[in-house]
Amino acid sequence: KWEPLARVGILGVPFEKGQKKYGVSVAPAALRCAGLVEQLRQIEGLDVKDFGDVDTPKSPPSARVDNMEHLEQVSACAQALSVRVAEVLRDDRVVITIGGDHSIGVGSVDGHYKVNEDMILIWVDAHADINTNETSDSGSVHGMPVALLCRELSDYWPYLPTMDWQVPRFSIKNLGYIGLRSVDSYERLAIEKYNIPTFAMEDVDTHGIKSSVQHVLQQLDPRGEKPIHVSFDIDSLDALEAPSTGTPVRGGLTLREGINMMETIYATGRLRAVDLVEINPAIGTDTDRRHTIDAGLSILKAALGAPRRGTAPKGVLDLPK
Ligand code: 4U7
Ligand code: MN
Ligand code: MN
Ligand code: MN
Repeated sequence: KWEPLARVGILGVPFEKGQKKYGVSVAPAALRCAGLVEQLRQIEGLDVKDFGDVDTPKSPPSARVDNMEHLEQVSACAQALSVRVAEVLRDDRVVITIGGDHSIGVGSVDGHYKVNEDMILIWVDAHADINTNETSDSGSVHGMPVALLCRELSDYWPYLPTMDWQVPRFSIKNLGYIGLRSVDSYERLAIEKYNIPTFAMEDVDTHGIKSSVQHVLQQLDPRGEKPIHVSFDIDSLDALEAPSTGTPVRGGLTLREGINMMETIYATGRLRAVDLVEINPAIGTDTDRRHTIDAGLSILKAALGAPRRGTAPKGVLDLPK
């Protein structure tokens, strides 16, 4: 009964306060400049609407939380994004959220959850992003979005000023990981404690990408009836394939594995939201930047059904003489 939605909405989120480096905030502009909208429109039958950038509102400074940088800005941006994501979904479109750093995942998943409470979340990343301010080595919120989102982890947080709007209702039982290879020790503990379906790189090596994805989907939603949100951190790809990112890790997914994964998820007909985050065009050489942006575009095209074998012209039966 599920079919891919032939309508898509794009949101840009030029936000980088969830981490320390300059540059992730220019990724939405860089992707548009590289032809994001035009390339998606080339996918047959796809109705593409660019909803522009989300306001990243200035927010009054508030009480500080230990080891959690720029909480009030992260919170204000996520709150604005959550509203916009819900609007795009209610317009019957798959929502593509272009970050920005991964702290914006708090807003995109919150917005999706408001529309589809039965959603499942596939976190594709080199990292688990499930630190709290107590367990984080960096104090950067882009390593904490999963822990902020999951209701089972709410007891592990202190009171977070400015975050009252975000009541974590998403259950960790609906979360799965693909691509992990840099996991902090308390993150590992959380993955084991809650038995989160996880295909780390060594599991992808063992099982292959397609059956890894299928296993995660099968574990989270054995009957195949739930809408899917993919939060795709570009650093899930190998650092040689996507070098322009703030926290690169070698030994990651190839671009072909990333594409295969997205094609597999697209084929379920249930994909409703994709985040593409952590592309930092200010890092690396021109070639690095081009490779990273092209990789991101290829991932999005695969998620929206672009065939790699090409499409014949519609209604035309012969070659021109
Ligand atoms: B990303 C880290 F300590 N775990 O918490 C942390 F290794 O969104 C990295 O996945 C977080 O890029 C990486 O700072 C966040 C670190
Ligand atoms: Mn990462
Ligand atoms: Mn991440
Ligand atoms: Mn990163």
